[in-house]
Parts: sequence; C-alpha cells; structure tokens
Amino acid sequence: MTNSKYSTKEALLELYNKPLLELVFEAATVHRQHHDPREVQMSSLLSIKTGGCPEDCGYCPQAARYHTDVEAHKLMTVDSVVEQAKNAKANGSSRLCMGAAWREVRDNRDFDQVIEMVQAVNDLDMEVCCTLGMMTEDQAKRLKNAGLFAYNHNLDSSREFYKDIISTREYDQRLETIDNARKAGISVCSGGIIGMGEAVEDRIGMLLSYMQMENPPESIPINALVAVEGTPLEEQKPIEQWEMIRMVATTRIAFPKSVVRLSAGRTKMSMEAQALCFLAGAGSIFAGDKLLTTPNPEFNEDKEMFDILGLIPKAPFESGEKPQSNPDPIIEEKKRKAAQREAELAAARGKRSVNPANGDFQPRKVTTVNE
Ligand code: SAM
Ligand code: DTB
Ligand code: SF4
Repeated sequence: MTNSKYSTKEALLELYNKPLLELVFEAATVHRQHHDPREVQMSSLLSIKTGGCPEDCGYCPQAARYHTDVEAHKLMTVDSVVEQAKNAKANGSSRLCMGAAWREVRDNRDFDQVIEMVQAVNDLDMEVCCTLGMMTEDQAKRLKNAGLFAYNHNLDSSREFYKDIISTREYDQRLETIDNARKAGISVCSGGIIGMGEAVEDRIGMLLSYMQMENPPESIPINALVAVEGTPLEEQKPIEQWEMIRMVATTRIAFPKSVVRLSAGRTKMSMEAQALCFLAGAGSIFAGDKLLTTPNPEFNEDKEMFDILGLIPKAPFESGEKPQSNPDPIIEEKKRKAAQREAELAAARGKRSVNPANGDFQPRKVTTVNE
C-alpha cells in the first residue's frame, strides 16, 4: 500500500522538509492507524559467508577490492547457523537474516547448504530472511519451498545516485531480483542507505522507485552509512540524527503498511533520537552486537531501551503465515544417489567378503592321491 497523497517527487520533498515535529506527528498518526506502536520487530543479522565479494559497492567493507579489516570466511556450517539462530531467538529476535557476500546466487553446493540453513531456521519457528545478491525466479522458488519468509535486496539510493556508488551491476538488475522474490511469493525487504553524499532528492528518488512498484516492499530498512576504513566512502561524515528521523518518518507516511526498519548506524544514535524514530514509525531494528561485519548495540542495551520506552518485541509471523518448509528436490535427489552408491558399494563388498559364521565360506575339498 502506498499513500497516494505523496506519489510525486514534489509532494515527497515537501513532506521530508516539513517542520520536524509536524513531520513526526503526521508519521506517528499514520503509524498508529496501521500498526501497534508498542511492538518492534527484532531481526538478527548473520553473515554466513563473509568478504571476498567481487562487486564494487562503494560503501561495503566486504568488497575484495577494498583494503578493510574484514577477514574473508567461507560459508558457515548449518550447525553453527542453528546455534546462532537459537541465541538470537533466546534474546527476543523473531527473524534471522542471513547475508552472503555474493554478487549472485549460483546453483552449486553452497546454495544447497543455504537451502538446508533455511529449512533448519524455519524449524526453530523464526522468520527466515536471506540476502544473497541477485537471484533468478527459480532460485527464489527453491528458497520459498525450503521455508524462506523474506528476501532482502536493497535499491540503496535513487537510480541517478546509484551509478556513483556501484558500477558492477545495474539498478534494473536489482529491480529484477526484487521482482523474482515477489513472483515466488516471498515477502520483500528492500530499502537503502543515507549519508553516502547523496542529495535529499536521491533519498526521495529511492522512495519513488518503491512507489512505482505494483506492491511496495513489506519491510523497508533505512540504514545510515557505516563509514568503514578502506572503503571509498571512509571519509563520509556521519549524518545528522535529524536526517535519519526525517527519512524514517517520510518512509512511514509514504508506505503506511510496510514495516520501516531503523537499520545500520544505531551505535552512533542517542536513545532519544532512536525514540523519535520509533515515534515516527520505525517498527523494526537489527538486534545483536553485530550487523554483518560492523558493531551494533548489544542485546542488553536494546532490552534496556525497550524497557525505558515501553516497547515490546514483536512475535514471529504476525504479518504473514509461517511458510511451510518442504524437502528440497535437488537435495533429496543427491541423498537418494548417495544412498544408492552406498548400497552398491556394500553389495560389492559383500560379494568379495567371506564370512564363515554365515556359512558363506565353503572350504575347497582337497582330495589326496591315497584316498
Ligand atoms: N551481497 C548481497 C547484496 O549486496 O545484495 C547481500 C549483502 S549486502 C552487505 C546487503 C546490504 O547491506 C547492502 O545492499 C547495503 O544496503 C547494506 N550495507 C552494506 N554495507 C553497508 C554500510 N557500510 N553501511 C550501511 N549499509 C551497508
Ligand atoms: C540492510 O538493509 N542492512 C543490513 C542488511 N540489510 C543485510 C546490512 C547492514 C550492513 C552494515 C555493514 C556491515 O556490518 O558490514
Ligand atoms: Fe558484495 Fe553485497 Fe558488499 Fe556489494 S554490498 S560488495 S554485493 S557483499
């Protein structure tokens, strides 16, 4: 659902630039019409495959071409993902978002392993989200079949500013991946970053791109740039907290039913500024002491903030049924073939082996000349 009062660039700009408290009041009013203002979704991030990414996203510490402190790690095991998911759940998170530093999903063993992770986390009664880069419709369907609830793929900024930040893939390719998730019946999580040096018009331009979709994203993460040493954006000054509040409020009003997530950048925000974001309609945060590779407030700090502000963590599947987790045909076929190979090997071993106890050893009769 979009707010038809604000479907043009001019109207959205005027909204964004309104006197701050007027803007927050309007956003809070819209928020209360469509959401329970006390509930805040806690979503935990987990970097299941870190660093070494071939892309050139100017903000990203995981791009192989920049010299950052991020150490590359291969894909996590399913067991360690489950352990982390249980910890996130025990601390109040209802969603786990698994991120991989990939340009795109490939149909290989790693993807099979991600499918198993989705099945395992779905089994824990958590909303499972993935952010794996570009994906095809078939790959989206496979994830959906395994029990994926949401897919995160950000437009990041306006079409115009995007070109200044990323050259290795196009805005339209991002739109296509979002569309593939939609076609597979997966909830869409898509938003952007402010504080990369863009103009306010670019922030509005991004919101307009979402306005033009037949169905806007169910979740819209608003990130403040985490300027990481070694990336091209390392020198960017932190944005004013007021800008974050304005962006959250404008997004809230423009997309009344979507969940607006106050995302990266909270370590630099005061509790008061975060409170204004919740008042202005933020209905979700990333929870846990790490985003993907950079720090985030600890669970305890957020618990204290929730207590002070009277917020409560949202339960899973309030905004959509739990997806069924079905066996994956490719993995099942792999298992079937492995079992068949094992049986053939056992049979071959059986033919060769001799076991007198089973009576399958018949000593050769030896006849002597004297008999
Ligand atoms: N590789 C996949 C992709 O790009 O779609 C998934 C992971 S990627 C890290 C997910 C998102 O994290 C990016 O689209 C961007 O919006 C956000 N992000 C990455 N680095 C960031 C930073 N330094 N500050 C704020 N947000 C960041
Ligand atoms: C989103 O919009 N923000 C998250 C999540 N989606 C994947 C990622 C933030 C990453 C911040 C930098 C880092 O920790 O590497
Ligand atoms: Fe790679 Fe994603 Fe980082 Fe871009 S944002 S460099 S695609 S991990």
